[in-house]
Amino acid sequence: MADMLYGRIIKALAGFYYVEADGMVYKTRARGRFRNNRQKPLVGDFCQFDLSGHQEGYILKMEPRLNVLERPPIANVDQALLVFSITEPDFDDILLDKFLAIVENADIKPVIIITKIDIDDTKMDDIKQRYAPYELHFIDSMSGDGVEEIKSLLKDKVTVVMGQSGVGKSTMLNALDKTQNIATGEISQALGRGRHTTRHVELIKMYGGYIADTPGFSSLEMKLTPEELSTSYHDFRELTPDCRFRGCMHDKEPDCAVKAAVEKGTIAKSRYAHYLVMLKDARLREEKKYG
Ligand SMILES: Nc1nc2c(ncn2[C@@H]2O[C@H](COP(=O)(O)OP(=O)(O)O)[C@@H](O)[C@H]2O)c(=O)[nH]1
Ligand SMILES: [Mg+2]
Ligand SMILES: [Zn+2]
Repeated sequence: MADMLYGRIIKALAGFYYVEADGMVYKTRARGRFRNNRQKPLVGDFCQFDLSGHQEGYILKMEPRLNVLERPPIANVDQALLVFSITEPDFDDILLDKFLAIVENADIKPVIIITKIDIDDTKMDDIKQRYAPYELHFIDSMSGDGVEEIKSLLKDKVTVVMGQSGVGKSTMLNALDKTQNIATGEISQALGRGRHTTRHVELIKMYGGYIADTPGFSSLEMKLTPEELSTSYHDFRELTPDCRFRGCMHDKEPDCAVKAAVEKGTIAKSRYAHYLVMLKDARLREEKKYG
């Protein structure tokens, strides 16, 4: 077929998909059959599209995905910056542990970013200790402290920014790249919508990679099964071969390597406690589903 192009969807807005191919961005629509197939194209997807005879392109074929995140809806993600403020709003370790489970289960690398350390730096050591198995950055987006190290993480990667509303996601993106002008809490309250808003999903080019800001959300629907949950955290997963029972849920089982690590202090008690709560919820969901 003539005029077939191959590219990546970088923005979805008002029924259109903006596809980047060979350095150009094309406005396209999806054929109805993708929707009927439950194969709704997502930002991050690779696709083939046809440009012949139309003002807009038509997406004809979707490539298989490496992974998908539901919130924000985006495919083929390499890493997630999990942004949490130390205060205003208070550091929410329950939500962080939930994000970590969801992201690691999807084979996406989590990077924890703690913001607003200029307001309160008393909790930093505790956070460092509890999240030692993870890549962790502390930043102050006002002065730009710690922002430089994040730039080098973006090269050749598709990165999503996740976190509650008000933690400083958009402010961090503006601090990373001064040309962005993304609306932040203060601006959007005072002046209405800014140049960019975070109502739609869009991959923004930055430091040799793509990054997607997301609207804040304070809750996330947890859909992991008990089995998925028990193997989602990479440090739990690495210990699993040392558990006495194959398929150990790290709960009531004897000789569990994860529980031993909690006793030793190499896995934080808080993380394990949150894991048990999520496990209980996951089991309840399963009971409801299968009776
Ligand atoms: N003191 C301080 N304030 C920050 C920092 N990061 C963001 N803020 C403020 O926190 C508020 C919410 O930031 P915003 O980027 O809109 O949060 P978002 O909802 O996660 O995108 C704004 O008033 C920012 O100025 C920081 O590192 N230090
Ligand atoms: Mg924002
Ligand atoms: Zn175990």
